[in-house]
Amino acid sequence: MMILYSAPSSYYSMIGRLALKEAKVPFENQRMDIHLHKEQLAPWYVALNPHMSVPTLVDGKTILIDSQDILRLAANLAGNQWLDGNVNFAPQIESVVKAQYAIPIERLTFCKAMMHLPILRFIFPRTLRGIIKGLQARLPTAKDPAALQAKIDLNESRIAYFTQGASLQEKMAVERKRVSTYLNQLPNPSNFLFGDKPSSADIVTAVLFGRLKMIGEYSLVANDARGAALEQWFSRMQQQVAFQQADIWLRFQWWRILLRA
Ligand SMILES: N[C@@H](CCC(=O)N[C@@H](CS)C(=O)NCC(=O)O)C(=O)O
Repeated sequence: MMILYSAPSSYYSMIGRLALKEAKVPFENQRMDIHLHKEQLAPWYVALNPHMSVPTLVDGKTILIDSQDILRLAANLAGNQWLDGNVNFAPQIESVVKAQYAIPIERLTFCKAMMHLPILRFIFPRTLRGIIKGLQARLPTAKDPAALQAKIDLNESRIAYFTQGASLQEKMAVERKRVSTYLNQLPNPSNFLFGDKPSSADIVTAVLFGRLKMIGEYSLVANDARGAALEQWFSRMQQQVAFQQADIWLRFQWWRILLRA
């Protein structure tokens, strides 16, 4: 049985969970606490995933350390149950997936969180500095110092983004624009985005819409005819068993983070 290491609140974990559920691939979900216990930084996990990020999928000797690879695997296993293999749609589906991965979701989420709760402007950089210190202390004895250094650099760049440059409002405006550009290239959905069968494009867009709902930015889904059709598409997606089982967050459930539930 495949094991998916995923965190309930994590966007890319949601892509992994929804992709596998929608493709009806059985897997065991191993819940990761990336906030309080920071299990993604534990040496046993670094050995699995040197990027120290979730999700990770372990299938025997094969280990996938990026949600994009898990999505691709799900599409392959779904075969002609999904539209990904259909030559008429494949290029458009690929282009939607690529566009979604170009959106810096973390920036969108954290900018909004800091605007909503100003104390987070201090808490986020402070937490990241603590993580960097911990990683630096491990550097001399680390099995894979390059991986640790890459994570330190990533966290440094997160701090820089949160603390330097334009105001949060201006940063948020940039991210909103990116989302609107993404929404504008989506097709007018029929049952699913590209027809009667799901595809990778439905997976990534459903998770993105869930995130927009969670952070109070769902109004970006334009209020024109196609926006209404997209809203109806998202309502249909939410009614699916796969969506419900994938634990896609539509509201921020802070108690689940605190209770590790
Ligand atoms: N490209 C990766 C990104 C994964 C990623 O950034 N995951 C976040 C959670 S949504 C994470 O693990 N953050 C914890 C950390 O960076 O320490 C993927 O698609 O799987």
